[in-house]
Amino acid sequence: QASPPEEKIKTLDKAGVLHRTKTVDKGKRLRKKHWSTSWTVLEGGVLTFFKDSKTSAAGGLRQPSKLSTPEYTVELKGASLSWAPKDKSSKKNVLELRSRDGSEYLIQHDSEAIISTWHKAIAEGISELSAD
Ligand code: I3S
Repeated sequence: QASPPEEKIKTLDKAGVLHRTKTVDKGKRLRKKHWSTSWTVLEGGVLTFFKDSKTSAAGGLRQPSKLSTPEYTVELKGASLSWAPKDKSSKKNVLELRSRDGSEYLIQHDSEAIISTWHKAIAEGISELSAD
């Protein structure tokens, strides 16, 4: 018996602190990279980067909008994810996320184990949403 899409997406929820920067805004390459440490939530097919990294894990996962201001929200539907090529950053463990509206983000964590769980969760989110 197939479960409704909402249930499939809910099982993918994930939250944590990541380093991220936006490199392209709707097709326009930004002149400078500004890396920030950001509380990040994957919920309901949307990846949200918050302005600060201090929001508590439990609260942030439940009701992120009430606790701090989202800086960027990325709809995973139609997005693509890959490991960033070396020329995009000198940092290790960098993911590149391209949204359907032509924006690009780099996502990084020094821990390979942690970035790998994000890679998996975001990739699964993208493929779940594209399957419908
Ligand atoms: O693509 P870039 O210019 O090498 O990116 C670096 C800059 O954003 C740099 O800022 P300043 O130009 O203010 O120093 C950052 O500190 C670096 O982290 C950026 O390079 P990496 O390779 O870390 O993404």
